[in-house]
Amino acid sequence: MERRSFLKMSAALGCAATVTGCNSSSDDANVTPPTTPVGDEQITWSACLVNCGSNCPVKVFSRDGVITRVETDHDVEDGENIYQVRACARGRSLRQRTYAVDRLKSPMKRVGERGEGKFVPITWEEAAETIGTKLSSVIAEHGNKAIFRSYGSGAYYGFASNACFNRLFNLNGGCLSYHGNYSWAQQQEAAAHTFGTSSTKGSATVTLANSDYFLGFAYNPSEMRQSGSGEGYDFLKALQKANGLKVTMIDPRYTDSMLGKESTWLPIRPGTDAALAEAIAYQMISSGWVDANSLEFISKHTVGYDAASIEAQKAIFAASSDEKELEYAAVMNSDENYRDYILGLGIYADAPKKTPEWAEKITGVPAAQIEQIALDLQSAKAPYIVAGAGVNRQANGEQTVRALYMLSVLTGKLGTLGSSNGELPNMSRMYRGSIPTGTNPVKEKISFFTWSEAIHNGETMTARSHGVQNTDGLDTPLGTNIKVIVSASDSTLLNQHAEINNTAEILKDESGVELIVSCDCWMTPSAKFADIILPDTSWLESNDLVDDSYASGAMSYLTAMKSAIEPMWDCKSMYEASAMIAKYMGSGEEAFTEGKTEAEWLEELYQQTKASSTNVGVEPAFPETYAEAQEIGLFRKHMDDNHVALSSFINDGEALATPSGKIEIYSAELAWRSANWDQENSNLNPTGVKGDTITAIPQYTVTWDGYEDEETSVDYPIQLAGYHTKGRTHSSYHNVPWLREAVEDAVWVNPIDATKYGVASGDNVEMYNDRGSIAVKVRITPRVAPGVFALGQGAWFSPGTTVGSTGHIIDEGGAINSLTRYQPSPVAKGNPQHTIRVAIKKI
Ligand SMILES: Nc1nc2c(c(=O)[nH]1)N[C@H]1C(S)=C(S)[C@@H](COP(=O)(O)OP(=O)(O)OC[C@H]3O[C@@H](n4cnc5c(=O)[nH]c(N)nc54)[C@H](O)[C@@H]3O)O[C@H]1N2
Ligand SMILES: Nc1nc2c(c(=O)[nH]1)N[C@H]1C(S)=C(S)[C@@H](COP(=O)(O)OP(=O)(O)OC[C@H]3O[C@@H](n4cnc5c(=O)[nH]c(N)nc54)[C@H](O)[C@@H]3O)O[C@H]1N2
Ligand code: SF4
Ligand SMILES: [Mo]
Repeated sequence: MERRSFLKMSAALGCAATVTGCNSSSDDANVTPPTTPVGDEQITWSACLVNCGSNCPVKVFSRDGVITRVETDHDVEDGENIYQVRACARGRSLRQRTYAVDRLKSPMKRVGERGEGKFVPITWEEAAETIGTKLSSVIAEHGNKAIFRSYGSGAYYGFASNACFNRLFNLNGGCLSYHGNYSWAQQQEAAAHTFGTSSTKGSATVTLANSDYFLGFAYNPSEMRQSGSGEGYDFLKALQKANGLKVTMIDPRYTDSMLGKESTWLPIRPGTDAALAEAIAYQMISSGWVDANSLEFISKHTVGYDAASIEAQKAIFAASSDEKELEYAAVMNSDENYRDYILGLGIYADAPKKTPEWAEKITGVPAAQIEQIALDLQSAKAPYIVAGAGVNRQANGEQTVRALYMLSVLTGKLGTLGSSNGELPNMSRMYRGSIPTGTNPVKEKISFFTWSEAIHNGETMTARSHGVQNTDGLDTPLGTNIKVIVSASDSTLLNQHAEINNTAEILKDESGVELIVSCDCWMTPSAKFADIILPDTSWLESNDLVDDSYASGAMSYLTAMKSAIEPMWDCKSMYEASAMIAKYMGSGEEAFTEGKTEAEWLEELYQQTKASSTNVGVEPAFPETYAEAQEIGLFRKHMDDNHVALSSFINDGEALATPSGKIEIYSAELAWRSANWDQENSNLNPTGVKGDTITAIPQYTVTWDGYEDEETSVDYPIQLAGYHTKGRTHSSYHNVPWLREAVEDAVWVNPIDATKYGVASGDNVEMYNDRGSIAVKVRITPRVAPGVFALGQGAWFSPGTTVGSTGHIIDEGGAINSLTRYQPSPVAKGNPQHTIRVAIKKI
């Protein structure tokens, strides 16, 4: 560590709770550094609990209550089934993160304008009373629907998680909850309407070893699942084991999942994958291959390939006594069938045929390469297709994902070991008991993404207009605006939500949301918008029981975390915070805690975990008590997951959870929504948003800010591809200097574009559009497609004082969400945050 950074860190350690927001000031440097530790070194287990899908365990070394270093797991020899869960650079930097200068040290209340970041310290009692009293009065005046705990994925604890706030609300009448999530809302809808699944039921990654052709769209496990026991590791091992596997990767960026592991990289223009899929389908169908090879499979297992299959299903629904099925029958139209659409026949005779030449102009992928993919899919015995979530976080990503899923259907090879259907790989996990939240008496759910709109328009939002769920009918409004937001381990309050400048305006307006509570460990750009800040203990200061999260691959693990150091300053866990607030609400504290201490809760959850049949065979065996488990720390189990996508449907005849029970190329539910929901071209209440159409069969659409959007391409000629960077998990870890050095936050520019725009590596540019401006450094690299720039998401929003080219203050932090658009997608009402157009200017 540099001497200067060490001094800064030491200053932070001593930083008194009275310093407003603990901004650095000259006085900070004068506080006493911690006493140099002299005692014996202790080793305890903790874990990295960000949302990257792994929850890696880490070993924490401390002396006299001061963390001295953090190491990764290396307690077992790497074997075939049991191996080390090595943390990535982020997990290994946890000491710097724990002692960061911007740690929140005491509860605070806002004294300036919202967002200004001016706070004064208050006691926990005052914070709890203010929050509890306000929650109670809002519930009395507006009902429980006016309370919202926003999406927040910053701390995957089992016990002291942000679910504690849900427990608190549910004990007091509930709160407004949400459906979907920022990760894959649109692909969830795509998978539900195609396969009746949740979009993560693709074949297990290890089964890829049995495949002979891999086709990955936006699939990048090496950068987004970096754990030593994660999807990235499984992917690598499968590639090593596979015999003669051909790998085609489609991504605007040349990612770490390639680096020589691929046979072919095809850079594509963002948002155009559906056009590519349709051209591949065109080749497979027009060449007669489908008729000769997979038509039998398609006829048996799917609805919608041709008019006859739609008519047959319509007749079944028409004969039903189920009201919904009768409604389906009433809207189904067999003219809208996939084969006609792809070949340009029937009602599609005036539309272009979806030829490789047609797709080349849109996607930038040469027609000959598109034909080659069709040939590879045709000749493969077990084609493994996967669409990463990068294609779903786009304008009308629902259509893109559905279009990609079709390819697996056309091959007719689904159900074969080594094949997969385009969904993300299935992941098994061990069981871990977690804090019970009870049930939420409030039934209505908004989309996770529409909360910022529900602050002013919740009263009028409906199923038809905003996909609100569980209201009585299409036009019954939600009926309430959001008045209180509890944002816990969450930066979607600002930094991770779309259109930051607009969101900031909504949050600043105190007539809208009346109380914002932020529970975090650091003074983040989102926390600055709070009225009350609650400082949480960090992972290294916590006892908890955590699992291996949702993408840890073939081997699962549980970590019994033991705090290495006492909670610092005046920090309290989310459990303690919620319990204190409960005192000031109807339920009281006793109902919340059930009279149990933290240790008693952990013992109870541990015993539940220990008793679970899912965990049989864990290594080492679970000891008697939780306290003993903490001394062992890490427990592993190989899950033997060989899940093959759709095998139970294809091979065992089990019906799918779609309305027809089959694979729906033509979705009856989407035909119904197309007739009933607001969308572009809808008669009822058109949104008018370009490309936001719902159609019964998947179709490539020209969307707002897409490659073909002529309205914006003149002013904003560059497509900007956002991605999840190794330097952060979202906004988490942004404040760790080591990581800022290790992974440069620069925008990738192809050498062809460098010449075109006259920029060189190291130049600073303003990137802007109608929604905002960011300042960012340029890195010239052939690892990005020409015409496309690429920027890692999650950098912290930090407005300076300079006004940018479109009248917005330039965000010196370079947060990509200063440029994204708040425009809920047509079906999921999800976040199209990868659809961005910009212009640049050297600064
Ligand atoms: N290091 C790191 N790991 C993470 C996270 C993180 O922030 N940092 N976040 C975690 C979370 S919560 C999630 S949801 C996952 C996200 O995982 P993903 O959604 O898979 O991640 P992205 O980087 O958004 O997208 C993957 C790839 O899609 C490419 N891409 C973008 N647009 C397009 C397009 O239109 N077409 C094609 N073919 N490719 C495109 C990007 O260049 C990128 O390489 O990652 C998890 N893991
Ligand atoms: N433009 C764009 N925006 C995106 C995405 C994108 O691809 N592009 N990806 C989206 C996706 S997939 C996701 S999942 C979301 C993620 O968005 P978030 O769920 O907001 O994830 P993070 O940015 O990691 O923020 C987590 C917060 O938790 C805090 N935190 C960390 N540890 C603790 C703790 O122990 N206790 C408490 N109380 N707080 C803690 C962190 O400081 C941080 O403020 O972002 C979405 N936003
Ligand atoms: S960020 Fe993910 S891969 Fe890295 S240490 Fe944390 S949990 Fe493991
Ligand atoms: Mo995510």
